[in-house]
Amino acid sequence: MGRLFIRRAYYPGSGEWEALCSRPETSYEDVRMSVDRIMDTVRSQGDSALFTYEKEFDKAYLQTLEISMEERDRFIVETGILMSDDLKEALSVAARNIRTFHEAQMPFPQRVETMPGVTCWRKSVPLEKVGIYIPGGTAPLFSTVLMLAVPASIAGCKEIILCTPPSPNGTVHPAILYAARLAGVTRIFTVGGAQAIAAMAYGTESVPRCHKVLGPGNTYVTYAKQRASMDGTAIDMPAGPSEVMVLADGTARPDFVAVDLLSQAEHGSDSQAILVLVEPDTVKADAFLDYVDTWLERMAGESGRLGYISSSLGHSRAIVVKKMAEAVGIANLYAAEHLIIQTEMPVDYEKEITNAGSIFLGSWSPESAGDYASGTNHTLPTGGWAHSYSGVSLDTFYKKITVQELSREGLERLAPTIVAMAEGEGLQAHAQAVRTRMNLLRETIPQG
Ligand code: HSO
Ligand code: ZN
Repeated sequence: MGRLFIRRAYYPGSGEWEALCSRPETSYEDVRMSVDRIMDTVRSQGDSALFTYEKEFDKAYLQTLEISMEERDRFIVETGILMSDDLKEALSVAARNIRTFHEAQMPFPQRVETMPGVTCWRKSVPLEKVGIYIPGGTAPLFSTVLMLAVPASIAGCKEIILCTPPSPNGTVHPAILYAARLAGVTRIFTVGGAQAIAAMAYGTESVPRCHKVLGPGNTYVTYAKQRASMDGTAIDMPAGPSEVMVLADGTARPDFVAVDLLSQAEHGSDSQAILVLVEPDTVKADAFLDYVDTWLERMAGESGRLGYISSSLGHSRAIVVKKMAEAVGIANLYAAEHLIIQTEMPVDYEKEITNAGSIFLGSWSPESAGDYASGTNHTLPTGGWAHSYSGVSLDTFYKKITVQELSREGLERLAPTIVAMAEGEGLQAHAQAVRTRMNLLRETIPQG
């Protein structure tokens, strides 16, 4: 393995920014056909297809697809030795902070009288059944269980269904079960991959059909979610490889910058970490970046995921600029999933940021804080979607229904407006729906 370093670009003109911030391409071409086949089969054959795919993909010969709540509790006790008390305590602290932050997002109904006698409001109704996908693979993402199930239970979703691939003996990582219990997951299924997304989107004999499917995954899962959304199931957002942009100036500590870049790079070989350094002096910039490289090299070995780190750093960049305005321009163009600002007066930068999934201010706010435990949600828009999407929040788990109530006087007051507009659009029945009422009033109900 070669030396770890980040390629540098010095003082690029704004015309070069886009190319410097380009993301690794994700293609679904290779997976499309097999995902379509898997989803069609689950749709037509239900549970029996799930058993077959679990044999094929996870080498799991399952008797049932569901882990009952009693089994969950028994597994937690039996396998709980694999989980330290420190980890249990950590999950409780994280869950509490996530709950506190999301409870504060509770919508409150506001009745608005747009005109005397014309009252409108909006009610928030929780989605009845939501499905959460938690990948298996290289890291058991129990933190994601908290990030999705805690707000779903605050919102009041009746069923919170979790699918995750089993190990060959049919079990699930105890921390996933523990987090599921803490967060209020109501049913757990040992199904993974595209077949899990299909099960939650279409429903099978065992797995309830969900109204929304959320959660991270590989390209199979991501394409399966896109297909589910075309077939009428809502999804959280288009998900792609995780990414971070660190915006730093000469006051930042290069070791902090390096570990923040690494914490992103260890997610996977297609993760992206970009550093934007505001430093008009080339010699100082070079010295800073040399430090960063030294720290990358020193710390990477500790990750245990060196393979991912070295390929992900392969498409990472350090972009050196002279002025804060350029750094802000690059950050807004890139629209990072995570934007860490380690500069003097980070709040001044933050005010200028209009595109990002989540922002981390100052030297003491690493991305890991938001990934796990500060309270904000870590399910965020990647791939530039932060230009138009927000991360998961309490709102993700509600539908908003508008309601209106007009009094007799209210409709009388609004009648000329509605009638004029309906006639203008040539929609006579619309006008008539108002006129009929007005005529009745004139004939039968005395005025005043
Ligand atoms: N950085 C990931 C979330 C995560 N990190 C989970 C660790 N575990 C995407 O925001
Ligand atoms: Zn992370």
